[in-house]
Amino acid sequence: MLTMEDVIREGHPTLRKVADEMTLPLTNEEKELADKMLEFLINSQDPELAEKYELRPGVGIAAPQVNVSKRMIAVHVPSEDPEETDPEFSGILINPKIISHSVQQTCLSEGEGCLSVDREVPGYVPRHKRIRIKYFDIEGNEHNKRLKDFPAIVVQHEIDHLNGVMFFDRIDPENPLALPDDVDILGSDTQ
Ligand code: NB4
Ligand code: NI
Repeated sequence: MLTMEDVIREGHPTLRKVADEMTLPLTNEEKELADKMLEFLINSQDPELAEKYELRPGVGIAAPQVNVSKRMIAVHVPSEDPEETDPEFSGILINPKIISHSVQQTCLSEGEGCLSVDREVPGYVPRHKRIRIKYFDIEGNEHNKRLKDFPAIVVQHEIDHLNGVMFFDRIDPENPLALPDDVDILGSDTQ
């Protein structure tokens, strides 16, 4: 099981590397890591388990955050509707790539946090509002998917980790609450 002890923090060189493309089929070791990453997210969103194992809640995690410099991310975004048990978007994405995106941008009203950053960094993080991504799943099947708003923001935050980019790199250092044209603000209470 992965815990916060497995998560490397700001300053660790792996977080600034461009992660390696993965070759398919995955090895058993890679598949086990994929399972553990998704399990970490699900556990972290369960209040009892999160407290028991001292997990910070997460909706996404990238392999470089557990010091594995490979292009693999896990995402677990629950539905906004509390009646709905199926997540809005959940899975392991191997070699994810943004193939197109909207001109319009969006950002979370409360800014972003990161499991690898033990401090609050205020400021808007502009993201594409809509993206089309290509990726492979654990079985090696290729997927082509459109995402918008919150799930799109999560996937962009995770793909940034594969490229050695941290969320605060995207905050305007002069004016953290400055918003460029064509950016809308997504209430954090929408999740
Ligand atoms: C990745 C996210 C930061 C901004 C916005 C938010 C949380 C993370 C980091 C975009 C992607 C992890 C990976 C949350 C969270 C809303 C949904 C459902 C019920 C609790 C959960 C809390 F946990 N960020 N954490 N940060 N990262 N929303 N939610 N809620 O996930 O560093 O690279 O369970
Ligand atoms: Ni992060």
